[in-house]
Amino acid sequence: MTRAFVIALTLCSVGLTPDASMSRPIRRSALVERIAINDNRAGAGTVRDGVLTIRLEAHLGDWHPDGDADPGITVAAFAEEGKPPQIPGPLIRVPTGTGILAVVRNSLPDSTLFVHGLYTHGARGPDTVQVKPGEVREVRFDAGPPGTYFYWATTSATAAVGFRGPASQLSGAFVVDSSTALGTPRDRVFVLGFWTPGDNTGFIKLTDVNRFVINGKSWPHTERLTYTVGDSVRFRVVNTSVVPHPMHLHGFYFNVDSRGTERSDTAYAAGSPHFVVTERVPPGRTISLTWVPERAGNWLFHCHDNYHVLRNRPFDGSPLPAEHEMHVDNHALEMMGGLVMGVEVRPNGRPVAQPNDGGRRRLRLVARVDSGGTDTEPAYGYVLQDGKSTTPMRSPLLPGPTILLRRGEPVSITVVNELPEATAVHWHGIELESYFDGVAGFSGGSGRVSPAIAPRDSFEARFTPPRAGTFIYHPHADEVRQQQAGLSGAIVVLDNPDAYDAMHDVVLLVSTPRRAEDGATTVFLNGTSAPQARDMRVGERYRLRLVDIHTYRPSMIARLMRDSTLLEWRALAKDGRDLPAEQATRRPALQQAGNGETYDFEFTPTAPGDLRFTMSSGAGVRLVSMPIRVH
Ligand SMILES: [Cu+2]
Repeated sequence: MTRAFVIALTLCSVGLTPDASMSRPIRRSALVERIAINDNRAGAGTVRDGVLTIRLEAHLGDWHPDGDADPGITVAAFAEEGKPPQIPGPLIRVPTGTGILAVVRNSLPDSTLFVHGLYTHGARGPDTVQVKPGEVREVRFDAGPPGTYFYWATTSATAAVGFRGPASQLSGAFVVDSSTALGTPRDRVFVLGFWTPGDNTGFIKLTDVNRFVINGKSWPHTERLTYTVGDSVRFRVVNTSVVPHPMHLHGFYFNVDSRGTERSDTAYAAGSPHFVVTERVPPGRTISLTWVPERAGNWLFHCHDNYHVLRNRPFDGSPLPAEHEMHVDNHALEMMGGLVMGVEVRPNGRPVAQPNDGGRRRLRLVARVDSGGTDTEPAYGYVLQDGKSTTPMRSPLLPGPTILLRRGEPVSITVVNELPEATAVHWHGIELESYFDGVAGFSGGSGRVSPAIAPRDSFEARFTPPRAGTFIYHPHADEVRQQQAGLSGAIVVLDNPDAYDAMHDVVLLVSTPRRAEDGATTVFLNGTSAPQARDMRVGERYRLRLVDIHTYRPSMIARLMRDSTLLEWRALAKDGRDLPAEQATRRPALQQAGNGETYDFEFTPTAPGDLRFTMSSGAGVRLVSMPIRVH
């Protein structure tokens, strides 16, 4: 079966202008050293008398982001002088108050190096160190306040962070610890990178050979993390790539503790949590986050831009192994690639409460072929069977039916596969047992791994949603193809689903059109690019549930407008979790959203007239507008 996404679309504009100096390839010397993979566990350099001396050298090396024996590619990388080059570059990690002496040697042939991020964080000042080929430059500065930062270099005076080509991996994390931090840090530092040859025209063709990497490796070769139930886990995520990454954790919320850039970092107040299951990390930004693995099993932390977690061809240009095309059982290991980390959580020895099966509500979710599809661009949809009722009743099976669940009520959802290919369903944002998490070939653990559901087979998922909110269900098997085919929907958990009122509680599900050609120019809102008008009444309260399950376009903007005026709404929840009172504020009705995020808002119209809810996705993509008539 040919895959839909091989249609050569230019999928994401990065808005950068071509630069002649970058088009010149870096010349490969006769012998290049093999680049080491840096797990960012140990800081580089030596400290003496409160000053860290770090000697960085940029030179070419041979990088193997896949398996160590798989083909590699020649790129520029930073080394600690005298050691092998590393991707990501050597970790600079010091307590606040430490002085830094950075010595940068440019051993790249022909290219001047422009180094960013080697200055006192939080301060204004010169930020670029220019090092000509063969030259050495020294910079002295104070590390500045605690935070998660990074340094990076490029071979162009104007290029943005992570720009494509041979210089795209010249970056490393720069962590400043508080002066009270004790012992060896237990957090982990993950640098997100992207390599693509590109033609420097400002567009990235994701159909080229490319690599999305975490700490220099592409899934399934990224490091496997192991924790025990109850651990306190801290990640620092640094996006040195040229595109945004909505990072999603399966099974658990994580708290975003800080957001930063190469220059500055802002920690949230301790009493003001920012719990999410997906956090959009724009290019050149950092976050730090904490979470507690509460249930054992295999979990994923990955980018929710589906194109960033696709297995890509080897560097020697050979085709992908046949398993990749076959929708095999082992989806996670054969078909996923790129920005994925596997997390194994081990039991802590305490008995696990067994859910009471009495009174379990039973639903059937049938994945079915819809009309109008082709082999390469199939039309699929979900049908929800709840007792005698079936939703939707007829074609098109778009959008996926909203699954209404009661908070705290055990539910059994039997996924029935009537498709001609295997599938699996992930209950995105739901805190559940690993085995039911739906990553075929990976979820679960010792002896019981979540299967791909073969055609004409079924799988019973069981969970008890612990909180009311807005969640998502979607395949975790061949996501690009199957989600684009129409397989995605919202889960709305309520304290009392019997009182659900679809007039006042509105799901706004954003997805990718079935035909790639349409996807290039528009997005779907509730299964169409031309949503029907809705009616509202002055003075009544409406809950808007924005669900972004688009497969790419990680930077869409939702707005609620009257003519050209932005209205106001009240933020209620993020990723299905209620916001703390001080964050549940009235604000302009504009929300940037990334794939795998949900946002709940409350809106009360104050005057009759015509409003509209819009989704914009950037240049070249039609604004999708849902008219709202207020009476
Ligand atoms: Cu991504």
